[in-house]
Amino acid sequence: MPPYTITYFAVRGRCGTMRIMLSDLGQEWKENLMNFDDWTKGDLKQKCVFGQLPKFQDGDLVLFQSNAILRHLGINMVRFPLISW
Ligand SMILES: N[C@@H](CCC(=O)N[C@@H](CS)C(=O)NCC(=O)O)C(=O)O
Repeated sequence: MPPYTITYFAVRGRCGTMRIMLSDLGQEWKENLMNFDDWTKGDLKQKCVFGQLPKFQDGDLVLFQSNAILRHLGINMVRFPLISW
């Protein structure tokens, strides 16, 4: 069972880069695809920080915001150094 789960809509959108990154790194992940009808019911939306997707789970760690997710993958999997701006 892969530790990663992406919850998003069935489009590339804001998850295209993270899917490519995971794939390039030889990782497997689970996709939890939301359809518009389920999303508009609002159950998941209410639980999402800022009320939006993507949601990314790495084990018990839950992240929102695509750039934060990419940063997490970069730091933890590619070992990009932390850069002070
Ligand atoms: N700044 C956020 C933007 C997220 C975002 O715009 N999500 C859209 C889909 S791309 C969404 O959840 N739309 C549904 C809604 O707002 O109800 C990120 O980069 O993750």
